[in-house]
Amino acid sequence: MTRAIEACIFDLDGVIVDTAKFHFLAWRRLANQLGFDFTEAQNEKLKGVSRIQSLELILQWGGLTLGEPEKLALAEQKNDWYRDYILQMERGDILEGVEDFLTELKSRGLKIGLGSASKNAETILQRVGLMDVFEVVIDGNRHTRSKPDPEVFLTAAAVLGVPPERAIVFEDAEKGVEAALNGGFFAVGVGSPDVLGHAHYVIPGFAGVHFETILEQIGAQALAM
Ligand code: B16
Ligand code: MG
Repeated sequence: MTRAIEACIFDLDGVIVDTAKFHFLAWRRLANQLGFDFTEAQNEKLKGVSRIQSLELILQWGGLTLGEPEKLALAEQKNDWYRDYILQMERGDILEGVEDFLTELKSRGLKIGLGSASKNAETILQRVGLMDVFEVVIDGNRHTRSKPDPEVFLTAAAVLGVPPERAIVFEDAEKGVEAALNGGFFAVGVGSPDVLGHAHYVIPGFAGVHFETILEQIGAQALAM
């Protein structure tokens, strides 16, 4: 039976806005200060991963073992640098095609939610002027279990009152796609099929993408209005 879609839930970093570059710059500055460096390829592994888990991975790459208080101080330092970048963000930082796609969903009566690991999600949404578009925002302050655990998306779906099998999750991270699949959602990867091939469908970005195409590709239909 063809499944009818009632909601779309979006990841933030890498899907709605490109903040990965700011995370990279801030983490790299921290690593350099600690006496080592890491590559953009390694940075890929930090996508969708919480702040403290990201720090733990980076410290591993640098061969450093630190105590909890030092780790917390470093995570805070990185976040201060990261916030200097995001506080400069504006509407023009929304990724190409995203606003048109969100408008199309609204006009079709779809519910729209956000599921992000970031504790800075609300600041970013406010900066780019998208706060009112999302009926629910589940961010890093509102869930505890990291992707690939589906908690963040399941919580968003529950607040929207939509069962996972009637919702599509849009994700740029490998672990994020896994989280969506673990929760029983349709998963649409935003990025490269090399990394996101386990999703039901992969788009390079939202430019020129229509909801109808997504439905066709995942074998679903829109709920009749
Ligand atoms: P913060 P997403 C994630 O956001 C990022 O992809 C990841 O790189 C970052 O470490 C994480 O948020 C935590 O962010 O330090 O702002 O709390 O992709 O789940 O929207
Ligand atoms: Mg992301």
